[in-house]
Amino acid sequence: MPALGPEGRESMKITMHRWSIGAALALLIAAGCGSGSTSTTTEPGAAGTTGTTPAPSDKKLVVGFSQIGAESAWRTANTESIKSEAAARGIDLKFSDAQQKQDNQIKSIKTFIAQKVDYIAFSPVVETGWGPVLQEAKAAGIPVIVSDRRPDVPEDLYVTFIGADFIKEGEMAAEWLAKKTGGKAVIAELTGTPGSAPANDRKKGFENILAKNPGMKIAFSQTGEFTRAKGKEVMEALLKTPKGAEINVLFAHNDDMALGAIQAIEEAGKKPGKDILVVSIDGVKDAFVAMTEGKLNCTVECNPLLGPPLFDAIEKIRKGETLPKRTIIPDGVFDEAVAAKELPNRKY
Ligand code: GZL
Repeated sequence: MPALGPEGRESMKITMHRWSIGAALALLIAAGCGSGSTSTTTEPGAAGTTGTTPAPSDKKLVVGFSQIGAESAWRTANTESIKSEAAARGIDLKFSDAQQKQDNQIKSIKTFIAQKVDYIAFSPVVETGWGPVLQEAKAAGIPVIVSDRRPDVPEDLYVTFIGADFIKEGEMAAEWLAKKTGGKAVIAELTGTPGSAPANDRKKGFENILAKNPGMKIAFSQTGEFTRAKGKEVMEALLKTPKGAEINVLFAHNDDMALGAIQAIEEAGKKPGKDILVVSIDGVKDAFVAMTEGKLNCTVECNPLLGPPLFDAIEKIRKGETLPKRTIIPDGVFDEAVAAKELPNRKY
């Protein structure tokens, strides 16, 4: 018998609930205490419904969300968006913070399955290793929505992906840099979490443009794990080496690593934004502040406010609508020329 989907489980729960009421009423009638017939409709709101069971739409929706962690301002804004939107919609959100560990995410998803949540959503910390647990969710009839980062699994293991085009983000960063430098740059790259979709694809996009600009070279590349602290630490160490003296551009896969590196550049007695141009991705408020101070030159936006589109997608699934496999949230490019004007508009 195929596993029940959430609607199946909802009507099963309602049917079971109705059965218990029916049995109770039958006992009461037999005892000459009850009256009239009980509704056997399975469609709430249909004629004859006694109203004895909540219509599916009255049942609180239960969604399990496995979040990566709290590594950056982007992630904090992303978590806030998911939690506040769930609260605004009266959704029972079971939220877990994996502290950057894939094992913790897999454990959380298994727990959601055991709890028979109606939907599972998650942002996979890395691309690989998700097949078995997503197969378990499928076998349990629980739809999965992927938010932010994509896993490397067959597309039938999730209903839809909602997030950015990271390759495009890397290309936009490099295109801005090519214009700014006339196609000549000796670049240090701070990469995101090894194995993660944003780190893999932002690098891929950036290098797509470098392939067309032979005067732009990545002379150094190391992970800063998407955190300010690690970004500062890696840049500090680089600037103490001979190669550090050759660098005139920093490309960071996110603003937090760029902001940490900016501190290291200043502490090394150099001017970030001038001696070393700084280009990054996310578009968080602090990046705009750094641009108004002339310390950061360009940030490519990556919208973290994914709560509304996530729960809109779940609503569409509940209504039986078909969703596209990918919903790409558009990004913008913001540089020092527009930072002061744009800063008051920033929502995260
Ligand atoms: C991008 C997101 C990345 C951000 C980082 O969608 O997965 O993870 O760029 C965050 O700031 O840590």
